[in-house]
Amino acid sequence: MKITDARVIVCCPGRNFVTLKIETEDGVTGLGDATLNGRELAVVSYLEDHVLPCLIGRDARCIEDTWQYLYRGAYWRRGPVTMAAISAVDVALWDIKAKCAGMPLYQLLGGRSRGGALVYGHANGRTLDEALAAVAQFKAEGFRAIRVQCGLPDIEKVYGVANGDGPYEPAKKGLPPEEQWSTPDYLRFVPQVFAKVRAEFGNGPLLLHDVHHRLSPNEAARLGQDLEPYRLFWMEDPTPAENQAGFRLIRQRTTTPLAVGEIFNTVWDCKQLIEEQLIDYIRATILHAGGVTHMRTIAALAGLHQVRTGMHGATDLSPVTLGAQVHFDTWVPNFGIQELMLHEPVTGEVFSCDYRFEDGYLVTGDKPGHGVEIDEAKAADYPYEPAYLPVNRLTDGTLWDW
Ligand code: EZ4
Ligand code: CO
Repeated sequence: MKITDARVIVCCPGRNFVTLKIETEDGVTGLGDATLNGRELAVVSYLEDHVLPCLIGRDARCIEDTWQYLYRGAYWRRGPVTMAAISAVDVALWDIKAKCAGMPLYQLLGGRSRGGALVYGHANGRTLDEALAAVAQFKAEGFRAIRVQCGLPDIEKVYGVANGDGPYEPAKKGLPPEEQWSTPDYLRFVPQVFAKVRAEFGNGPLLLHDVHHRLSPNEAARLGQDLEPYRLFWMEDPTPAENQAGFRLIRQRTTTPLAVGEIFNTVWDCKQLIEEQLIDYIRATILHAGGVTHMRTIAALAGLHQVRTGMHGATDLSPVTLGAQVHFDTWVPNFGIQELMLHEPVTGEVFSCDYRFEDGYLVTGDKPGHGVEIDEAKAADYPYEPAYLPVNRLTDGTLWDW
């Protein structure tokens, strides 16, 4: 079954998405997501200029061989641009294979392991009162697990907090905006936030928090200890993870569970973290870590070491990725949780999906494939708009991790 056409669709229904559509000689099509927030066009060029010419004429059924061809065959391995491109091809080919088999993707992977994927939503507020109101709203909407982020009293703009009344969205149109950071203020304030949330909402909701790579291992150990009374589901990205051994310093000193990996590209980024059981949840995604094929490798290694999945699911992963991930979550034995930031309604004008939120879970339908389709004519109504993630500075102006 030859691949006869492959094209990249770039659109901005609310935010930028890069989508790959592969067509085969018998008319079956598959979709993959290649979105790399703030660096979208680099992946478009990687696909259009270097990958797609090699795909035409290949057998669409040979998913594994195509993965190896694009990974080993490129000579220049790994990295977010390469791996997002490989992922898009991989997910599109899994979509095609599942459609040909007449099965929803989770059946092809090994079948259903659970009714739905437990998801967590993003409650946030500029003030503690706003954050508490947001938690109440997520609870009322049926969320069982809630991430809580709150502005700092003396800092103008911090990670994870919406600007106005709309939902939090990290990318901004135009050049990178600047945010501020103060580690001492943060370390003092966050435990107060969770004390208040537990006092108000009790032990029922599962609570999560994202540190977003800003602390040293020693500071992260302090925060982990201070949060222990509030029994978090996880503390995410406590410190930048390039130095995987650094997590030993955190792990030995706190029982607050740790989740890492939303910016990882391959199993090599998390091998030590998993093998030494330095984390509890691996957040690598189908989109940025090489597709369904490579996420299976990561999840299998994680499973050997009692690490569970907790895949990234922010709005900069398109509905195509979310669709594929809900199938993966439905099957994977060592599933933990799935992040869910719902896309804006305008995104739904371009992408149709077969998953739905139900009572705190994401549940996939039974359409063959991953169940997500794109309306190319509608996509053309929403052309690409340059946008960037923010950069972050300490109060003295020093550039910091965002
Ligand atoms: O900052 O997806 O856990 N979620 C996150 C996200 C990331 C964005 C980056 O584009 O950390 O909000
Ligand atoms: Co995160």
